Amino acid sequence: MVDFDAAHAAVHYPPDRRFRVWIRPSLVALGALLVVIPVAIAWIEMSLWGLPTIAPIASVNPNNVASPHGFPVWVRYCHFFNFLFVTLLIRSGLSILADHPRLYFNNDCTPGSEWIKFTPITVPEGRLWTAKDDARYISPLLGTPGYRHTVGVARAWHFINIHGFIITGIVFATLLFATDQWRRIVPTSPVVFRQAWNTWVHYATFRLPPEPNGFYGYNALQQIAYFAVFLVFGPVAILTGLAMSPAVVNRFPTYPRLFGGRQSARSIHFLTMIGFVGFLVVHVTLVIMTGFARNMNHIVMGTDDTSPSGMIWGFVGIGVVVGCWIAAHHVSWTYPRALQRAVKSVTYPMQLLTLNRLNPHQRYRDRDISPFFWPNGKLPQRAEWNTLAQGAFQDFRLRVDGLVEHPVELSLADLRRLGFVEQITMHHCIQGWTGIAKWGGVPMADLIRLVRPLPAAKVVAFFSFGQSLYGGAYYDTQRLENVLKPACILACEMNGEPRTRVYGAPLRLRVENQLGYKMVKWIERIEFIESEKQIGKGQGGKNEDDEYFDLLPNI
Ligand SMILES: Nc1nc2c(c(=O)[nH]1)N[C@H]1C(S)=C(S)[C@@H](COP(=O)(O)O)O[C@H]1N2
Ligand SMILES: [Mo]
Repeated sequence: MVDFDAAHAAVHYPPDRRFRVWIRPSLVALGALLVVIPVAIAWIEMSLWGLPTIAPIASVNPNNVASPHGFPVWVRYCHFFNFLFVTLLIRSGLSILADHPRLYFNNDCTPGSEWIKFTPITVPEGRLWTAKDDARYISPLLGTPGYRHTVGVARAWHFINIHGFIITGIVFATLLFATDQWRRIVPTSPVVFRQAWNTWVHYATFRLPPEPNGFYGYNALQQIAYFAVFLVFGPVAILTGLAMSPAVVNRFPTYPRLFGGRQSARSIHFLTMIGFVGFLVVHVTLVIMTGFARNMNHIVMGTDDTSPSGMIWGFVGIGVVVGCWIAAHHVSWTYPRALQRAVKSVTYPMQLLTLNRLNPHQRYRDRDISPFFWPNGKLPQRAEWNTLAQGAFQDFRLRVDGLVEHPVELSLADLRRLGFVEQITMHHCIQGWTGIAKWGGVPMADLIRLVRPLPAAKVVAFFSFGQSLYGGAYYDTQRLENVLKPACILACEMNGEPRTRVYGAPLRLRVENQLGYKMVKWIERIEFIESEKQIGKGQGGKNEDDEYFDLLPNI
């Protein structure tokens, strides 16, 4: 990735870097109301009855050394690591978002049905506009690694940091509830909510409420904010993240419905990020306004005085975090392969043990079929494919060979005689969009029975007539056990229509426990091999080779 050819340069230096945020006007109005109403009520209350008094309550503001107080060393370390992991999660998440800069509350991702989009582009009609065309540039100052279409590398950072975030969360929660520190952030009395409102009236009318010393207790609104960030935003972010996994969604289709559907889960995942950022801005502002030196000593040094050491070490800590952002950027562009391998060494065995064992088990109905289905990939340009397409693929012969006892060449009619099933499944693209379609074709298991793989065959490679983004024929591989799963088919029909060119005619793979890029379209031939390391650059597929995608994307 260091020497940019023309195709890479178009990705790294796209000429069109315009940025625009559009939110559905009704939601802007709703959002404005949600802010204006509580502010207005606060002003009315203040002008009619004056500022509410905020009496110190024992449970909220103990100011007494017998109650839990102070910042034990584990709180301070968790605070630091949480800051590190959350910022890297946000930065890599923004990079992922830029790859499909639209959010929806439906499952079909029809252009025009977004509630928010981060692109000035209206999807053109009358020409092929792929999801990859739709990816936007994002500055590396904002995203990790930033730039357009770096979703593979961004996901590596997202998954590295999600481990850190979850481990920090578990350590924090365990120690919080093992000690009496939990009393500091869990509201235990209804008085807290009353006090929180009174505190809000102060802030909303531009006054600072009487500020308890945070070493001993928080103001009620602050307590609720900490509680929400820790016990609401964090868990919801993790659960909605899981609701985007193709393996989970296609095994447990009801799970994403808890969040209103697969795309609402993605939208809520984004909103938790907005929640974190909003919290961060207000939190930092108030930390500065309410006695910066003392507050920094609390959380950095664990002491309650006004010496400058907390500020100094605090800035060192922030410097370390910024240094990590820069290091992540550097690794992304200089050692992307090493990064991909490092992530794979952990995630690949873990996926094999966990998510990859889930067999697809969808229950979508005809009426769930998406009216729109984003296309991806370049239509094949080879004369051979064009000729075949003109003849409605009558002359097409699928070659299946490699480590098999019985290599074959099959026409579409032969394949149809082998077997034919129909399934309605949700397609998940790595970029974030989904679509539900009915696919009809021959189960790979039937084909495998026919060709009889040799014991050495562990991997199945699918080669396409089409080129990939950076040149060379598109291909991808699957482990033998995955193509033997029930919903793995070579599809020749989509939504009851044969051979739609854009969606992969004559044949395209469907393997429903993984992401879209594993499902090769315009399949020319299939080869059984020992290992994916034997072909291409050895990473298991064109996107794995050129864009550092995962070999086994169950999530
Ligand atoms: N030959 C080929 N197959 C491909 C691709 C491609 O670029 N070339 N893109 C993949 C990706 S990233 C996705 S999301 C799906 C998209 O399938 P669709 O166009 O039917 O939506 O095709 C996959 N198969
Ligand atoms: Mo994709």
